[in-house]
Amino acid sequence: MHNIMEILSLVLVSSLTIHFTQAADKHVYSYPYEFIFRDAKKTWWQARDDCRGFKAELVKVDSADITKMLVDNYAGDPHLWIGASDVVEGQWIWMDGSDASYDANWTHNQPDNYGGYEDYAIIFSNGKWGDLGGESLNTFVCQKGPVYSNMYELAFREEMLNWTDAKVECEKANETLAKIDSADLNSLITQNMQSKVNRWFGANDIELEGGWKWHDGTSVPFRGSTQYQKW
Ligand SMILES: [Ca+2]
Ligand SMILES: [Ca+2]
Repeated sequence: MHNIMEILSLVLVSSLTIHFTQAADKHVYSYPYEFIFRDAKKTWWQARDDCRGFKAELVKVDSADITKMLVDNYAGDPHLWIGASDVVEGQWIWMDGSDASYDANWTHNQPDNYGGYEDYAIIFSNGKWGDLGGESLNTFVCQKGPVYSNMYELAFREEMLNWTDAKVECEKANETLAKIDSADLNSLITQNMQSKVNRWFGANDIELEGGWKWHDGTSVPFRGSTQYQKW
């Protein structure tokens, strides 16, 4: 009986552990970036390395849009690490070395370099910043972008052209009309269609009526196909 209890408690402990370590990261797509709200508390340096594991960096809060996105998606922690630091005291820089002082939105009495060692920036739920020592544990936001940087970049062209001319325009710029072959890409494009209602993309049945193809010659899946299509 004792053994059974022991086994049961082990099973309970291990299932709790599995539950506890399942990351509930939040991904926010805002063209051309992906922001990852990590469900983990880390030192600033651990957070930086964690982001790099996603081929990302700690978030660069260099626009009102990004500040708003952070505030809107705030997970409820008191503050989040961002990618600004002043290892050289008073010279705040981003991960890419660019000047962060113009973007800074310090809250009252910050940065105060309290204790002489606060060299890393946090953002509060109201969008204001503070400085903290790098060893304190905080959740953080990684920024990855352009979202599909290892595959392609999207360009939204505003000229009104017929399909053939649009294709030629793209080719002149070493681009192709979009091949929308995933739900992610379809929603990324529709989210970022700001001005005009309709846009050309790369599907066509020029060669054979009903034989829809992409520019690279591969077939556009038929309605009802298990491959991505949205007829
Ligand atoms: Ca400092
Ligand atoms: Ca401080």
